[in-house]
Amino acid sequence: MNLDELNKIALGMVTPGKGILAADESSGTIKKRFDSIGVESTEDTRRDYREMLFRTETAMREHISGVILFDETIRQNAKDGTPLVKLIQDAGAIPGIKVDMGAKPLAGAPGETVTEGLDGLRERLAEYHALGARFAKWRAVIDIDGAEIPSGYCIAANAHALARYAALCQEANIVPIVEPEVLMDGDHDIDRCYDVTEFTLKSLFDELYAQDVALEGTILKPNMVIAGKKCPVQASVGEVAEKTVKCFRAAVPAALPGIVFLSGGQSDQEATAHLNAMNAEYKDQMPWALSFSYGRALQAAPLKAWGGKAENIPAAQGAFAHRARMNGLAQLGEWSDGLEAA
Ligand code: 5MM
Repeated sequence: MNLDELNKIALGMVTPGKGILAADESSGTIKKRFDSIGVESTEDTRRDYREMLFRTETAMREHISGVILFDETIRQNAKDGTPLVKLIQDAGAIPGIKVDMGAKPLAGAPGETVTEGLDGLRERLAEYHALGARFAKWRAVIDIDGAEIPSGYCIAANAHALARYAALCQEANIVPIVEPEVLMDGDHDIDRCYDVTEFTLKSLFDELYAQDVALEGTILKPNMVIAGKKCPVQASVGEVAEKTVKCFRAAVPAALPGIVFLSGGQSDQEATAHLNAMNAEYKDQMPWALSFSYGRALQAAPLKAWGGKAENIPAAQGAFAHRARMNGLAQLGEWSDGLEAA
C-alpha cells in the first residue's frame, strides 16, 4: 500500500467545485432506468448512453472528478473504438469501479441484507487496477422499518464487510469509497434517520480502525440525514443541512479527506440545495470536503432528454452539463435557486 498515492487520489476525488458521477448501475438497475424511457437495455444501448455522458466535455472537465463504472463498462469501447476509460481519463477525471456483488438477504435477520462480494476480491482488484480504476465502491444497504429494523447485527455485519473490502482496496493501491446507505424509503422522521445514521457511521469507523484501514486514503459515501419519503413531516433544507453536519461531526474522523453524498431518491434540485446549504453555512466547521457522488440526481434529466434517440444527444448532454454545474456550485456553496433557470 502506498498511502501518499492513495491520499493524492482521494484528494483528487474531492477537488473543489467537482464531484463524482455514479454510473455504476448493475444490469438490473440500468434495465429499470431504460424501461422508464422505453429503451431496450442491450450492451450497445448501455454503451451509447454512457459514452454520451462521458463525452459531455464541459461537465466532465469542469465538474466531474471521477466516474464509478460497472464491470461491463470498464471493459467497453466507445463506438469509434476508444476505451470508455480513456474518455474519462482524457477529460481529467478518475475512473472508479463498483466491486460489490449486491445486497443479499442476511441469514437470521428477516427483511435485512448484507452486501456480498469479498470472495476473489483481491484478484478482481488487481485486474481493475490494470484496467485503469484508481478507486472502488462498495454499497451496504441499511433499511429503517419500525423500531426493530435496522438490527445491530445487520449494521455490524455490513460494517465488517465494508472494512474487509476497504483493506483489500488499499492493499491494491485503490481508494475505497465506503457507502453505508441508510435508505430514505420509509415513513420515519428525520430524528430516526439521524440516530440510525450516527450509529451506522460509528460502527463503520470502529471496524475500519479495527481492520487497519487508513482513513487518509478512504472516501465516505453516505446518505444525508433526512426524513423518509413517506413521512408526513418533511424537514426544511436548513434542517437537513444542520442535522447532517451535526451527525457527521459527531461520527466521522477528521483524517478522512472527503465525504461524497448519494442522492438516494431526492429530487435533482433537493439534492443540490441540501449539499449547497451544508457548504454555504458550515464550511468552516467541517474538517473534510463535502461533495456529491450522485447517480439519479445527475442522470435523471439527461436520461429523459435522451430517450434512446441519437438526435436527442445534444439536449441530453446539455441536461447533464446543467446538473453537473449546479452540483459543482453546490460543492462550493455558491448555488442558488435562480441559477436553475439560467
Ligand atoms: C448508480 O446506482 C448505483 C448502483 O446501484 P445498483 O448496484 O443497485 O445497481 C448506486 O450504488 C449508487 O452509486 C448510489 O446508490 C448513489 O446513487 P443515487 O441514485 O442514490 O445518487
